Amino acid sequence: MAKHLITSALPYANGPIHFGHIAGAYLPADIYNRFLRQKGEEVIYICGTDEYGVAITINAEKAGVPYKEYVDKNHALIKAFFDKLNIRFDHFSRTTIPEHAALAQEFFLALHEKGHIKPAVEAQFFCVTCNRFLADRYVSGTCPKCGAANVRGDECTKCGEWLDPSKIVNPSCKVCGKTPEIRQTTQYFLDLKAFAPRLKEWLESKKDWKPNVKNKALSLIEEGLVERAITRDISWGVPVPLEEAKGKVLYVWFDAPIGYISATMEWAKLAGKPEAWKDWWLDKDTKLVHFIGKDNIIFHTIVWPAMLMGQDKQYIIPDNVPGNEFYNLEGRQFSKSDGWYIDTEDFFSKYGVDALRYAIASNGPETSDSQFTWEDFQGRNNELADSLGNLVNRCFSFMKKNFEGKIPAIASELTAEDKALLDSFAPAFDEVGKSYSAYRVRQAVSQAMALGHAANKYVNDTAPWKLRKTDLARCGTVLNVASRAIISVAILMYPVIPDTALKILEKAGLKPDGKAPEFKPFAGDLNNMPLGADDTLLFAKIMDDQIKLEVEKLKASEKPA
Ligand code: B3M
Ligand code: ZN
Repeated sequence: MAKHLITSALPYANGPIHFGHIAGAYLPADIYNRFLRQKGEEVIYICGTDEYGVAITINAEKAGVPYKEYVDKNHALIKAFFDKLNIRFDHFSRTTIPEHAALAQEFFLALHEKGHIKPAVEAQFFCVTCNRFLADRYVSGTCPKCGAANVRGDECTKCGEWLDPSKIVNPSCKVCGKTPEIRQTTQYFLDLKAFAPRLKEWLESKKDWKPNVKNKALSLIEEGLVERAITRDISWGVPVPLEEAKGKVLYVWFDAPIGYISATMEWAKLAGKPEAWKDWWLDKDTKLVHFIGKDNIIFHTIVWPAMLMGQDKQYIIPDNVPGNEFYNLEGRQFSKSDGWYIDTEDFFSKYGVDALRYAIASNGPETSDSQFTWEDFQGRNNELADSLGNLVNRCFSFMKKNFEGKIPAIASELTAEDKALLDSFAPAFDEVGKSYSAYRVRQAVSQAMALGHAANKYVNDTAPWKLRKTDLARCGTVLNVASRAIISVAILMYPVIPDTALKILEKAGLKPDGKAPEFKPFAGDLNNMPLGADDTLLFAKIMDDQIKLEVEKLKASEKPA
């Protein structure tokens, strides 16, 4: 049986992350991880903060805070945010741990020794006012590929292109705003071309990848891979391990993916089995799956696999890279600096974590961009309140009142209607399981909720509140069958709304004890099982006025362009 090593893109320790990140790389991975655990698979889920590079230095400088202090603070903030959202990593590390620098240097040296990394003199922007080379985001301008304005020097946020630092059009220094000049400096280049045939063969063998990811990767190879500078003239990063390269550091996109391994090493060490990381990274039975947003495709499907292929150790290469598209906020990208954002603290004080997880999961950017709108959130929250919360509440409180707080036994012969519902569980598990396995969360959610709708219809049609007076045995049978359906829906939806699912199981009296319920139709005995004590409602409906206020608040915080 395969083992699964799941990762999510390492977020920059660069301020709070937003729902857009969650939708792209974290929630889908968390859902996949939880589903695999329900199936009893062996799996670890690894992540951490990406703490080097210009993404960090430029903002730390703006804030007037030393780099280390800046990343410490943001690492803690981000970690707390993931905890809040119930994103359950096995380990959440950082790229500033000593193991990481050592491993990144090992990677560099192995590639250097084989001739895959070579020095060359390169033209780079230099700001005379600031007296420094403008690495990466220190320069901004127009993307030479797609023409988008105001993109940063290393990556186009619009088209995802990995930009050559000196190729940006209409450059300006991010710090002082002046136009930089071109100067020569020596950098080290990774020869990606040498890996093209192997990369191509590997990518073509991937039959079940998302077409957007696979096509993007193959077209990059088709366009021709070029040598890329993987060192920088800045002070914050992993030192280049060569005497003649003193003062230079590794480009953050070279060291960052190595963080997946160094984080696993740290995880193993903390577990008291320092060699255990090898059981994952050096074992060909491990299925390595990287969850990312589409702007990270080139790094995870070309650069990183090439870096792995060029090592002496027999590292595994990714089994799949489920890349997601972008998730926006009411028609624009989330951006705190543009005032276009949601205050997450305020959000969670008013609305539930699971309502958000559900809203994102059922409308995730799996094959095309999607967005959070307040109206959509209201609709999805209320759908949960109606189809799930209300179903649970009306059945369970009815049994509390009329059946001494127990789930009545099946005390009458099953009708066709009962059997139809009971017989629909197994195919539902089959379908939903296939969807989760294929990273199709939207589909999984709608299939799981279809069972919820069928259960609602069943309860409406059989009307146990009427049967209570006319046929108590039949009434009990109906409630027993309905309870089984409710429990099945909870198990199916556990990856998406884990807290709610566990609460439902507790309400039913099953005592899940915080553990992931096995992914199969519930087959236990419910007859006369006492229901749990908790009577609280699972979801509160959100009213129109409330949503109107939220939209007004968002518009008011938007800064003029
Ligand atoms: N920190 C970019 C990002 O946050 C980068 C991902 C690294 S994954 C190894 O989108
Ligand atoms: Zn400047």
